[in-house]
Amino acid sequence: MMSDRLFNLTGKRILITGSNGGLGLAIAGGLGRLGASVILNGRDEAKLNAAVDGLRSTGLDVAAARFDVTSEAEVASAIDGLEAEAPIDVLINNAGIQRRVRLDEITLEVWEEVLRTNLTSAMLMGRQVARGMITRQRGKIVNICSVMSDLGRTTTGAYTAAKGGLKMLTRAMCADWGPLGLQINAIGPGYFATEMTQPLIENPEFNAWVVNRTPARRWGEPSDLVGASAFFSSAASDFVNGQILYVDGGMTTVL
Ligand code: GCO
Repeated sequence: MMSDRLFNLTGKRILITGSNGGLGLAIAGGLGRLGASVILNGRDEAKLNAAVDGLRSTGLDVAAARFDVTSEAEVASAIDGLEAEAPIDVLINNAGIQRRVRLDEITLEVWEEVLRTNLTSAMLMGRQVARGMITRQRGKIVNICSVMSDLGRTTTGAYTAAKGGLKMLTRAMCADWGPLGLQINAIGPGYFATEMTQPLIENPEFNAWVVNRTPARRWGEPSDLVGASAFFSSAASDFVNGQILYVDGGMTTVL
C-alpha cells in the first residue's frame, strides 16, 4: 500500500531532545509505536532512565543519550558517539524551558538561559547532526516551536523571542541544507497539558481563557503531536521544507 511506504518509520533512528518527560516523551512513544528506534535525551540521569524503562516495558526500541543540548562540547561528543553506532535519520529539537517575567524586569541571565535552551540548542544540535546527514544526502530535522513563534503573551518575552527565532532558524536551515537532501520543518504546539503549563492549568481564569480562545475548546493532549511528528519524520514529507505546522486546535487561525 502507498501509505505503508509513505508513513513507514520502521528502522528509522530518531533522536528527540528534552524527551525524558512532557511533549518530547509523548512524541518518542508515539513514533516508537510506529516502528521507529527512538533515542531519548535529557540532563537528569534518573529521570532519563525512568523514561527509557517506561517505554521499553511496552516493547519499544529505546535508547538513552544523557547530555546537555546547550553545551557545544557535550553535543559534539554525544552525536559523534551516536553516529559511530548508526546513522541518525531524524532529529527532533524539542528541548525547551519557560521563564515567566515581564521584559522590563528580566535579568540578562534569565534571558540568555531561555534563548540558549530554546534556540541556540537547536542550532548546536542541528549543525552537528546535519554534518552526517549531508554526507548521506538525506535526513530530517523537526523543530518544536510554539504558537509563540507568531503570537506574544505578557511575561513570556524571552520564550516568544526564542520560538520566533526557531521558526526562522527552520527556514534558514532549509535554505542551507534543503539543496543537500535534508528536510527541515517545524511544529507549533498550542496549549498542551504538561509540566511547563501546570501553573496555568491550575489557574481557573487562565484555564477558561485557553479553552474559549481555542476553536477545539480544549487543551491539547501530548499525543496530539504524534501525527505531525510522524508526517515530518517520514517519506510523506519528502517535498515539504521550511514549513511550520500549528497543532493548536485552531488558536492561531481565529480572533
Ligand atoms: C505560556 C505557556 C506557553 C505554552 C506554549 C504555547 O506561558 O503561555 O507556557 O508558552 O507553553 O508554548 O504554545
